[in-house]
Amino acid sequence: MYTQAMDTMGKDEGAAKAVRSAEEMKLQERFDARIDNGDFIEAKDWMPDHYRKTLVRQISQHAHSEIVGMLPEGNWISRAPTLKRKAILLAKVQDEGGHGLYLYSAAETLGTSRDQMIEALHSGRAKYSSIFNYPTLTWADVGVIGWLVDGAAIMNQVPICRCSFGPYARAMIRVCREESFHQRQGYEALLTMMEKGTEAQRVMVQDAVNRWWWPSIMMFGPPDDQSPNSAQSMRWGIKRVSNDELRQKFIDATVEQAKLLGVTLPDPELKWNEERQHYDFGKIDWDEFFNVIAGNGPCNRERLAARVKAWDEGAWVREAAMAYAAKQTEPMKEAA
Ligand code: BYC
Repeated sequence: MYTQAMDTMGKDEGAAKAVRSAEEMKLQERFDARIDNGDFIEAKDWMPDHYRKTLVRQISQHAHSEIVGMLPEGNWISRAPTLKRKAILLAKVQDEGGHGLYLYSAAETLGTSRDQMIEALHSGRAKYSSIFNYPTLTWADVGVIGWLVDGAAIMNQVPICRCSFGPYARAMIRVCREESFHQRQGYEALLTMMEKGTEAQRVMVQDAVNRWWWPSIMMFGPPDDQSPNSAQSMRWGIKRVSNDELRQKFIDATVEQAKLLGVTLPDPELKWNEERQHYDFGKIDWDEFFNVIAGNGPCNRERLAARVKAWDEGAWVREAAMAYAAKQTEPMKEAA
């Protein structure tokens, strides 16, 4: 039944909405101006919902990639050829665990809990980098991951140090410094095998390069004209350089490094283009990429199962840490 009171309530609500949307428009204008000005947006600042969601998606996927990325290399810690190589690999894998933690913390500042992010990974709703769904078959794969995978990661991540969201940008500065060490150790391990190794070791390096080249250049994501998130993320300064531009920069730098190393990149169409001042390259198999990110790569199931197992088996550690933290804060509560 319609009443006059309802009419008044409707009017009040309408007025409140109008005030709210005028307020929101002002906030939106201020946010846009800060983005245009190149200012950092901080966690407590007003931001559009879509900006927040995009950041949580990208930062949490980045964190998941670091944590899942520990698995293919961790597989070789117990089989590293020397004590020195083992110590280097241990440090690298631990760094990646650390990167995951900074990134989860940066994403948490946006109001999503770590448990929610982990649940999204374990249920298959959140993605992690396609590259970690390929197997590490030989010791040379560890070197090639350092050279190509960490090399691609640096190319992608250096521009993120200038990302518009402050906590993500700041986390990336340290991540990039550590990634540089990761790239160098991989290249140096390969150089040692190529220059001082046996013929069998050189064959092993070439085989690893052949298997990792195409997945590495897919890491930058789909071509710009098939990348649904790019245009908006570029406008917001979350992404500073497009997927295709980063891929091209990576290829241009890597071809020269491959020459020094003495390996061949498995693309007969790789050729310097004088006019473009870039290397041309062959057709990327995007069906393979989309198949891998849909969960059907060679190791997707194995990787997720390993993460879920580690999470379940670590439950007692989390419980003990929480109980300890609660005990530490008890005297503070009593004093208050
Ligand atoms: N793998 O619109 P697009 C590392 C998804 S870890 C899987 O271009 P966006 C390292 C994309 O998420 C390297 N999925 O997306 C660690 C989107 O799907 P949703 C990780 C991918 O976000 C240990 C859809 O495809 N680095 O370096 O604008 C050891 C459409 O794509 C991939 C980062 O995470 C992929 N490769 O751009 C060693 C860096 N590419 O989410 C090394 C931060 C695309 O809509 N992330 N997709 O369902 C980024 O810069 C961007 O998120 C991307 C993708 C360039 C990856």
